[in-house]
Amino acid sequence: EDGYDLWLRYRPLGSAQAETYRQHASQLIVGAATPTQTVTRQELLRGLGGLLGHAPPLSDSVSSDGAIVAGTPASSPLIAQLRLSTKDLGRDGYLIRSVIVAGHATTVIVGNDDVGVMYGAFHFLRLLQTAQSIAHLDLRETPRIKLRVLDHWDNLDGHVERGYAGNSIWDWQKLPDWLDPRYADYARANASIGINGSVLNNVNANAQILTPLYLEKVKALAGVLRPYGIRVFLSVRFSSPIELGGLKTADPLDPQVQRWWRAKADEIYQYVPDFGGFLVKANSEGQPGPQDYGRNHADGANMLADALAPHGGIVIWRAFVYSHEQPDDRAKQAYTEFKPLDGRFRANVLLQVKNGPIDFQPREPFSPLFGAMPKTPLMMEFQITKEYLGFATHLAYLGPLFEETLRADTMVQGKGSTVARVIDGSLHGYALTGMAGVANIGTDRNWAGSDFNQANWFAFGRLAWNPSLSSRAIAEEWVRMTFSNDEAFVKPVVDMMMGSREAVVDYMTPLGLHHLMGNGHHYGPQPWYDGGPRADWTPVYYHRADSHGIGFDRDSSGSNAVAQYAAPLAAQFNDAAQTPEQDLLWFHHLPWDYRMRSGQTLWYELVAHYTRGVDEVKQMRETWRGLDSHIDAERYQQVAAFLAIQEKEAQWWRDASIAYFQSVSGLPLPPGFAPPQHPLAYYQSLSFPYVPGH
Ligand code: BDP
Repeated sequence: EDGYDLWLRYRPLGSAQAETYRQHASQLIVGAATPTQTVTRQELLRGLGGLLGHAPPLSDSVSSDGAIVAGTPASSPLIAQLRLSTKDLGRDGYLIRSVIVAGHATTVIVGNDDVGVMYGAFHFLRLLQTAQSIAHLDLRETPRIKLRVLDHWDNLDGHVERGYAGNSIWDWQKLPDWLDPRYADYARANASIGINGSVLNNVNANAQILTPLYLEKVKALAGVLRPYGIRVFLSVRFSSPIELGGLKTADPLDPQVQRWWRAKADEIYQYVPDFGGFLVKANSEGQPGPQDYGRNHADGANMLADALAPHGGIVIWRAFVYSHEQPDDRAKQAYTEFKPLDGRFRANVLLQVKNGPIDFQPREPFSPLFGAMPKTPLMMEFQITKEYLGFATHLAYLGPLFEETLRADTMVQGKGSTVARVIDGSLHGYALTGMAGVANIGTDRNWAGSDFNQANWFAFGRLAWNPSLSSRAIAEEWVRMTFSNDEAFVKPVVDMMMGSREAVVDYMTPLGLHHLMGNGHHYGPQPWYDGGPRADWTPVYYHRADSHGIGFDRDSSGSNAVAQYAAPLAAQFNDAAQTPEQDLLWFHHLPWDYRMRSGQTLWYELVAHYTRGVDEVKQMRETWRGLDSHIDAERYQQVAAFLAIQEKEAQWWRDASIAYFQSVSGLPLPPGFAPPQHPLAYYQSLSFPYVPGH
């Protein structure tokens, strides 16, 4: 049990359970005329074979109760005869129904397209994996979001930026000749949760990816992913016409540049006819972009969009930008740059916005761009890899973080204008919709750096399919599929997962603090750091602690970032007394003796939260300690060891942070709290030259 099988383990069910299911799995009727049908058939055989001890026999017709028929009306006469209404299912939707065929109780899995049937097959298997009844099924599913993609921050040299699970799974050197079986397993895992796009390379892109040498490799990967309904996208470097084409400029309004991109797009589609499109990071953190030529983001995105449009490709343009020119508050910059461009993008452009205004922190309020661009489809960007939440070892289930953002109410069209409704297009009528997750996948046997990190990949996919799902329900599915259906295991583990992200917030960045991590590599606490080239890369810029108080003043007396939100929210966030305490120091600079809702001072609550964070991790360890008899020793022990690392690092975070903030506030530790284990100078002396993923 090395975690390689993810949530698709298909280990034998208990005999009573298997016996019940076998009555509904007596024979399997599923075509193999197309690659997608073939992988669907293989998955059903593999899944049912594993779960039930042996796979039902394949058949061409229904001849016994308990048949399973999977297909489309076009591919299966049996299904066509049923005349089920599949009209509204689109390409990806499906029905799973218990019906009578030829006088026999039959389960049908039906889609308009092979891909929908495949998704339905995975759903059907999930019912068995999570111990649900399959006797009377009447399920209908369609994804709420069209584009559900993983963004790989993988470099061509095999290094993964902010990756904590080994190297890149793409073995560029051996492609296209050697197709690692892992590629198909990657595709299966994604297909099982509805992910249908994969951006293969880092947003800090290397122009080389567009050379014939690499396009040949991209084509090979696209060939493996295609049967699973996954389209390939590439991150492109805006200055590629200079680097690859020998042009003097990459100005998007220059006809030569436009020609170069059109020709490049034509070339790409020769290799990959269903190529998805480009992901672009431009004029951000030193990347080239249209502003280098006095043009704006819409000019840049539209030029690429025009090149891809004849082939049906799209441009995913990132809104993660910040420049030296606006040093007053980095949190405001994406909105300031993009809001004026609303309505100026081509129809095949999606704007990809990070969930919060800064950068994937343990907690941020939602980005004010959500709701602010009714004429431009906005796509969500979450980070699945835990750059700011303890890397691979800390157990932090991100479902609640994703859910918190998706359920946040932008109020732009009154109550109920949630971020989820912006993203799924229902609020503003977007034709294109999308959600991206920065992948946490690497060459580690367990793919994601730890068993529990797999849950974050899973949760991302499930929420991209349906952003209204509850993160608790998703955690429960995942635990059942990955570990055990044993109730005595499921309940405590789901509870532990549900509290785990808040524990990280507590021991790293409570009460709205943010970006206090080690400089550059983001490992461990460094709230004292104030060097380097940019103020907004330093923790002191964000916490602004001094002898009087702490917090970033973003209200109307400060940077006025609150004004970027819809009026009712702006008014709420502008008033410290009405601001949710979890975001308090995000929006306000407050005196150390500010009275919190508990009646205690801000200083007291800060110390209390840091302390609680460590206690929560101790509790997680305690929970896990009692569960060893429920699962295999291999995974049990690694989780236990990682929790021990997490406790040590949580303590480090708490102690270093309290020691530092105390040195600034000059206040005594509130009574009842243990002093930091070491003096501040000790924490400041630690250095980590070889942090992974940097
Ligand atoms: C930051 C990462 C950096 C990425 C950047 C981005 O630290 O490595 O390149 O985001 O999203 O979180 O472009």
